[in-house]
Amino acid sequence: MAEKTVSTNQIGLTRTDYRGEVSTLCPGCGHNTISVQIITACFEMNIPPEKIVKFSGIGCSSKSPTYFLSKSFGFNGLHGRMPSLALGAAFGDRQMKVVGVSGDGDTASIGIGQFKHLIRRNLPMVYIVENNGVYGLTKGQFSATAEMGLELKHQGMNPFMPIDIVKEALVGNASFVARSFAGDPKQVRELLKAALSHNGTSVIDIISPCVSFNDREDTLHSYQWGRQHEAPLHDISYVPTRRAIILDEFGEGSFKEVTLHDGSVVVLKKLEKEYDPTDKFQALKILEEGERDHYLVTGLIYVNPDQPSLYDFLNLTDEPLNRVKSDDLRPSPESLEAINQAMV
Ligand SMILES: Cc1ncc(C[n+]2csc(CCOP(=O)(O)OP(=O)(O)O)c2C)c(N)n1
Ligand code: SF4
Ligand SMILES: [Mg+2]
Repeated sequence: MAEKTVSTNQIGLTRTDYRGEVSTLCPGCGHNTISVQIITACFEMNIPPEKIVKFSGIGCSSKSPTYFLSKSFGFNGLHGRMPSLALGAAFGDRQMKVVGVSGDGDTASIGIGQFKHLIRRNLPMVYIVENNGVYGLTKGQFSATAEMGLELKHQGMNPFMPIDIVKEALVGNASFVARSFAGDPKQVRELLKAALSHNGTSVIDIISPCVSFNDREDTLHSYQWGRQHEAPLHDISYVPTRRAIILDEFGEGSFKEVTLHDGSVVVLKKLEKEYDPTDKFQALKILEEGERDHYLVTGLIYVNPDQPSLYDFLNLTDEPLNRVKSDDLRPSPESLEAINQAMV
């Protein structure tokens, strides 16, 4: 293993090794901030880029995997169909880390069915929704997460109730549900790290303002509204191993720890009130309260580190299926005969 220096991580890579192409998104777009945090999280977690495979659908958000992790594998699929692509690929090689990037249109409008079935199956992957309340790529039509009554130039007024991605994930029995805000990069980064360590689908709904079509200060997906109304549930820090936890480093206050599948730990420092992210009832209640009282609840909203993943449900071999030798895949004539005889 290469010596750790100031500019390289524990596997000898620099931050530049995790970068992608130069972004062609609008300057100030929330999606760009999220790409930067994905780069930082993977660099700091010492993940080899070639161990990651990126998936996306269609939208400005879905273009963004081009702007991080150039050395990783990736596939830009069809609108709303990222989950089935990711599932197929992950099945082929369970040792890859799967990172999916979607938009609110891609997930909550056209892709809601695929989204719900993915989380129900609990495929190990990070599922990021870059949520701006509009279809940015096609010039700002309302998406299914736009608030009722939102008025936008050229669009008129949105008459429909919104879909809340976090609530959909929770009622769909997701095992990891978080919400963040592109204006809070540290929280985005720490949530991404925890999500990358979770054994199941990790949904992170990130309010990611579209500065071209939906950034008026009174609208719920704008920078201004987010900054003024964000109410983090806790100060969150990801720690790679339990041994590394020195609570003194995190300052005064009370803490809650959640140990993830790979032994890493999420340390949650209490802010306003006690919050237990393993309590689904409390999770639903806090979301309803946020909606009623007009604040943006962010943080690790719910996690169940012990919920079986798709690989566990199906008892998938540890050996990735794309590397199982054909002799092991193909039953011998004797074993086929034994099966046939058993059915006589
Ligand atoms: C099957 C299909 N229907 C419609 C479109 C047109 N279309 C392209 S992107 C998009 C919406 C993207 O919105 P979102 O997922 O929120 O991404 P954003 O651009 O806001 O990041 C739509 C409707 C398409 N490409 N394919
Ligand atoms: S149109 Fe909106 S979502 Fe698309 S790149 Fe520009 S700011 Fe971002
Ligand atoms: Mg959008």
